[in-house]
Amino acid sequence: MDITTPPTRNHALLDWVASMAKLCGPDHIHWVTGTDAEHGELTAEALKQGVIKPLSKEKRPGCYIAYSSPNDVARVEHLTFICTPTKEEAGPTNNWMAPDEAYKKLGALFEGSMKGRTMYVVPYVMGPLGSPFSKIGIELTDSVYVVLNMRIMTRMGRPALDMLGDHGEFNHGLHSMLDVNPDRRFICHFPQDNTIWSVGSNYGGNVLLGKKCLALRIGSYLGKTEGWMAEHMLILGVESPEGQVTYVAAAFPSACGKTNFAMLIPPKRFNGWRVWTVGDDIAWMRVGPDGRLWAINPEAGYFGVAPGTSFYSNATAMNTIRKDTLFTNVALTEDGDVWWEGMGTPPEHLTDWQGRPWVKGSPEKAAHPNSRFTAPAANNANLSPFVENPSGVPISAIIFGGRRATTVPLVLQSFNWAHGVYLGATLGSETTAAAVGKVGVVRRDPMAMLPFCGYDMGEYFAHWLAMQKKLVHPPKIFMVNWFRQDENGKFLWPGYGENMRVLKWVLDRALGHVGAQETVLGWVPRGTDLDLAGVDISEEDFSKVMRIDTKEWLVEIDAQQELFERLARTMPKEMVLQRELLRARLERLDQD
Ligand code: SAT
Ligand code: MN
Repeated sequence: MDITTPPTRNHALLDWVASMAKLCGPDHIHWVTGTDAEHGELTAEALKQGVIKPLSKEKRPGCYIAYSSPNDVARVEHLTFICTPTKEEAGPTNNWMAPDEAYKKLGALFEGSMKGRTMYVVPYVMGPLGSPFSKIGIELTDSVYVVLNMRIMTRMGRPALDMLGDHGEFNHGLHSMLDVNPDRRFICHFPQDNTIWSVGSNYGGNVLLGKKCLALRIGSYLGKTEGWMAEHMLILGVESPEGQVTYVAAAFPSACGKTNFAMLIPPKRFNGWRVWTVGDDIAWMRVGPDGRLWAINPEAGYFGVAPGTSFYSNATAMNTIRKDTLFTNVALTEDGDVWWEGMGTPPEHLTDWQGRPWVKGSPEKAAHPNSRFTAPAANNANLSPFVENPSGVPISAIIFGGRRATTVPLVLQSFNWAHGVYLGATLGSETTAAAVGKVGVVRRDPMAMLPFCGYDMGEYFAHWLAMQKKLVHPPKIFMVNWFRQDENGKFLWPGYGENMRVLKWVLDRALGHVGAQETVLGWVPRGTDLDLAGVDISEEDFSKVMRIDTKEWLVEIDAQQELFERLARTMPKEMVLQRELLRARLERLDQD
């Protein structure tokens, strides 16, 4: 075995790497340092292996394209396991495997899996270097594609080992692609051991272990035990023309526009306003000494959905991915650029995401619906100057949003924290291409965390409720739905930059600048509170997008039954009462 010199004296780390190397049997061990010179070597290696291809140096400097196996294009929730000592700890919404069984089963798959390959030792930090919020992970992987992505998505290499020191604690991540076979694919989390084992995949959410695996599944477990919160939320700051910046965190399920919202460009009407991106996917939040909720983005890059990203929907992202970006499963143009559905008019000829020729007008999609860009946050022209702030940014409002064609109005504010937790807990959303499975069916996705909560979901709601006690100034909680449609399936709300109108009302409410109207569901804007000047929406359509239909809501409440039954063992009583109160209010209205 040939080994680059381990740049650490952390014995726990050295011993663990040695024992995993014994298990996996790689030909080489490469301790990743994160330097530019090393990046050049890794890129050359990935090019040599045919894992990536260069894009046009003029059009996309420093950019590469990668294709995954067609059987490996999204997260696999049915192959994702929480391996707690008891099944109850994982809860009814997670797949569970006993830790011993999981170590045995995956251990057999890892045995000799890296023969003829290199094991990369990838030290990384989630969160700003040196921040008390931050966590250190080490990912052992035989995929150079993973290393190239981790370099963009995390603070990778030497600085992570420096922060770890000789005695620091770290997350133990082990990944092997094996032969990328769905029959030998498992993503297992061992919260008690701070360990993640992932085999048989090379797709983002399954293998970039710092992201969903550490930052959310293990993170949520650590949050519960250590008294903080790991959430599937973007973080943004809105700067008023007077220079006041207010921070908002928002949870939406995967592929529902978190990246677009985090990079929103205010419309002309909002001259002088500016939105700063702190994060587009994950928030780690703690109560600060001032009793406010403070948040950091643990990531250092964006793993964004490509289709639908355009200069209209997200100009900030389009500019962010101009250079030093890794594209996965997008289409390739003849002049070495990228293309995907929703970017604009396609060229006459493309190479599709499976390497096949594609001609304009073809019914097949040229890019995979879950194709992605991996881009450094540093490329974002609207990156918040406070992303590296070790204590994060103070959150004034939390927004929950799903993708709903009917029922859920454009915006409302919860009556209080517990009611807001209920709104988040019962969030429903139509499924998307971000996970393998049927697309477009409504499922309950509490706080957009259904696939990412590392322990029992009822306990998770209890943790949310308990956080209120520690918060002197809790953020106000809101619910939004950008995706409501009319009877003909047309979107009622223009979305994208126009979401600034809704965001402005959220801020006004959070800062106590404006009144509101009470409804059965929560507080909504009064007649002229929401600034609609210059928005392309008729009065009729606006009333449709804000409509609260009693009958639809009685059906919605019934649709929550399954979640309440499934979680009955641990569902906090307060959640049950919130639902009953809402039902009573709706029934009273229905009788009137
Ligand atoms: O595929 S990822 O989990 O990395 C992104 C997402 O689904 O939110
Ligand atoms: Mn996500």
